[in-house]
Amino acid sequence: MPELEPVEIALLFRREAEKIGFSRIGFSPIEPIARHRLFQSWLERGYGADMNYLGDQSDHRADPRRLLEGAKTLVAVALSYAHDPPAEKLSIIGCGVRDAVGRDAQGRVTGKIARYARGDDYHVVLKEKLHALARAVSTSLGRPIVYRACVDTAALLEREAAQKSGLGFIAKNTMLIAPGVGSYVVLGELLTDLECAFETPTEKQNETRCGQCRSCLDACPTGAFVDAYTLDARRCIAYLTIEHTGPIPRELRSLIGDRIFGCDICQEVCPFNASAKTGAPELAPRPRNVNPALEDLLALGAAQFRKWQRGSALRRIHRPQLQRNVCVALGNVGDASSLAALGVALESKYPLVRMHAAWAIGELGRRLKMAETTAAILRARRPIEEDEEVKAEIALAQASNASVGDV
Ligand code: B12
Ligand code: SF4
Ligand code: SF4
Repeated sequence: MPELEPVEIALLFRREAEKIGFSRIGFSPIEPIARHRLFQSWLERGYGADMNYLGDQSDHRADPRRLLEGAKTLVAVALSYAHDPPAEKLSIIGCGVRDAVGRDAQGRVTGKIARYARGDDYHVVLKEKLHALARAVSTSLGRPIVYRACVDTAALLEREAAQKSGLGFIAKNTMLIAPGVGSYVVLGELLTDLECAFETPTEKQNETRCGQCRSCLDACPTGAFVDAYTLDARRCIAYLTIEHTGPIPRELRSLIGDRIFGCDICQEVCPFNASAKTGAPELAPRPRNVNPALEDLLALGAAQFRKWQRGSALRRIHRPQLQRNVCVALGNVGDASSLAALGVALESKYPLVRMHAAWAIGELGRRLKMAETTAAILRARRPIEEDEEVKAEIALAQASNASVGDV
């Protein structure tokens, strides 16, 4: 078969991408990233927190040619995970039912997992689809192609790559928004030696369409946006609940609310997501990940925890991290019935969990005005606690309860 023209190859990719179910596809030449200096200065200002892998690979991120020798085209794809089921459907299937104060059908306090992590692991789903795309194109061409599939972890500025390939624009909340689809999309790329016709987006197409809107900036509960287009990861709930392995700074805990894995607030308020289309079926939420009961999560044993994470992006965290996050959420939205589970967490073998359990118990005492009860739990633990940081948390929790009594 004679070699196809770049325009035909691009068409072939588009046709196969549609069959595979990608929400968007686009192409760009493989060349140095002009805005890499913005990434570099973001890191220099400390906004990357302790995600050292970002800095370690910074030079590679400047130039995608380093990722695959001889690559000529970057094929960028977006896959939607917008799967908001209507409330009546939730009540029919008997899961995820939530009243205004965040309780499930049995009246238990629930937490929130970010949408992208509720279904199958997008890294796996997207990679499989990218390999399927490469195979389909190779079969049509009747010859093997050289390619590399990237999702999230490669040293690539994926939003930049997506924007350059014409998938959409970078918005004030730093998300890549694909007009007509929204920002509930995950991004992936194929680097290939094939030459595809590029439709380089015009400056107008690249321009942000946010206009005067600043809903996302105002809605962020932790004030993580330094400015439009600039996020300080050290304050972002996605960083604090997933990437960060240590204690959550005390001043941020009460701002995290009921979020136990990631955060969607700056996307939920975005008008571009108001009519978000149905996402890929593989990324549809697993029922147990929609408004899970917090006390159930806190009680997961090691094997149950592994089962809970299996095959999903929830694999990113360790059990003590989940328990830390759940303690914080219970401190924020829990009620008197949460004290039993928190009392067990105060005996955890992990100081990280005990610290946050102590904080949460103190918060419940203060918030629910039942400090005599919570003080008794903290007092019982203090003499046997050996870890200095946990002791300090217990002392602070006791102090916060000192002026509050039981009603
Ligand atoms: C580190 C990281 C994080 C960090 C930092 C996020 C951030 N905003 O930088 C944390 C842990 C906080 C995080 C959170 C989330 N993440 Co994240 N994350 C990444 C990762 C691995 C690197 C991002 C990075 O390099 N950040 C540094 C900043 C400086 O780079 P940047 O955001 O790409 O910004 C570029 C442009 O914005 C541009 N720029 C800078 N200034 C300006 C000004 C203007 C006017 C313009 C137009 C552009 C512009 O220059 C920058 C450098 O090129 C990428 C995957 C990847 N390899 O790219 C996923 C990725 C960005 N994350 C993703 C997701 C889904 C999320 C969450 C939604 C998860 C959640 N629900 O909890 C949140 C969203 C929070 C938010 N508003 O960003 C998706 C985003 C998809 C999309 N539609 O944009 C990605 C692409 C993963 C993927 N493969 O799909 N994430
Ligand atoms: S993900 Fe949540 S915490 Fe992070 S910037 Fe958006 S609203 Fe703020
Ligand atoms: S909420 Fe408004 S400012 Fe923020 S990304 Fe959406 S359109 Fe842009």
